[in-house]
Amino acid sequence: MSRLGMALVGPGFIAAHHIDAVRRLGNVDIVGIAGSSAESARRRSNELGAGRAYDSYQQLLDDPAVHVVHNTTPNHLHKEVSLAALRAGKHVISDKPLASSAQESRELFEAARHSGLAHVVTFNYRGHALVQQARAMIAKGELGAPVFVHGCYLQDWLTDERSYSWRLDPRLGGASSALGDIGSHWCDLAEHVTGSRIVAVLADLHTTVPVRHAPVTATKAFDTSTTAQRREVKITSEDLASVLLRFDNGARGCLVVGQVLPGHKNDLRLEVNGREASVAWRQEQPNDLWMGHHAQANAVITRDPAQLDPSARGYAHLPAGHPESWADAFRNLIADAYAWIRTGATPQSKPSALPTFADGYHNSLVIEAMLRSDASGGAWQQVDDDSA
Ligand code: 4PW
Repeated sequence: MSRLGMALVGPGFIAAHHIDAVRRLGNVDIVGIAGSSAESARRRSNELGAGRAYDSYQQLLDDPAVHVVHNTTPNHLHKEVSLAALRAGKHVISDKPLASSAQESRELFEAARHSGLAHVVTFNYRGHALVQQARAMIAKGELGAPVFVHGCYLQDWLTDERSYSWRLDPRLGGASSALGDIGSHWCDLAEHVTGSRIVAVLADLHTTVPVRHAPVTATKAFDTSTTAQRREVKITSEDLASVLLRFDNGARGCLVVGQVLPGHKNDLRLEVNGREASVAWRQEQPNDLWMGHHAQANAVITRDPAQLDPSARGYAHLPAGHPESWADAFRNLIADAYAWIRTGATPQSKPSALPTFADGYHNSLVIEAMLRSDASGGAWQQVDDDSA
């Protein structure tokens, strides 16, 4: 296949990681960027060294030099941009969550599944080598049957009532905030690592900070700089969630998600307990995988390729202990996405760790079941997944 051209729509904070990962592939042209305006596209293209600044995303889609569209717009634009890109015959790599609702995610999944195009959602934490190591160990039965899957995804960047993000506005972020924004990552990872699906949930959601004083002018993600002018915003979406889970393999689970928990920067933790052994992985110490055994000494598996399963070894690109393994995981996902494109984007040629719109649609169904459970006063809700 001749050289591929990529372009990106929605150059927010994650755009730099997309551009970096594609640049490192060495065989993809970074054609350009479209943003909320021609001016914002020009500014970000200059900042990122990302080629042409388009006047609109439609102008980007009309460019025959663009084969792959990276959709990093805010959630409410995911469906519009990804659907237009698929209809323009472009491969799509979309930030998560796939869309603002399960209905929108279903429309995207249906449009993508028979398109013959690659359709990827960036559940990028799958790209960590030790995550793939845990997945390989469970798949080989080294833990015995999984019985309990638990963990958390805790952050503190929304602790201050003056911090704000479009993620908190249901019109832009969707009905869910913490669950849709980062709970989605944990649910995808738990299912991916265990090779199972969440089939029922019982959720208790809470808004810890019900009133925020947001900057009058929109700021970049995580920007807590003070501005003279602020506006009072009533928050209706959750910033804290406690959820019980049931998996299709009979395992039980529990999850805590919060973005107002002081001291936790990007603290995703996942533990799987089997009938024989356990594994635990923590995003803030990504180069180690803890392994516990009921009849043997516990151990720590490090990101030393010699220690890793062959399926995980290929994800340990950077030297063990590399501090930027978050970026390394992202690069692995993007590398898998382009490998899929170059092998014809068929179901058979998809790298097994690569998340698609089918995973994104299922993930939306899981999150919406949690919202329904909380709204019902705390009844178990089934995840009605009709994506097969
Ligand atoms: O998915 C992203 C996470 O990796 C979220 O949108 C924000 O960045 C908050 O946590 C991280």
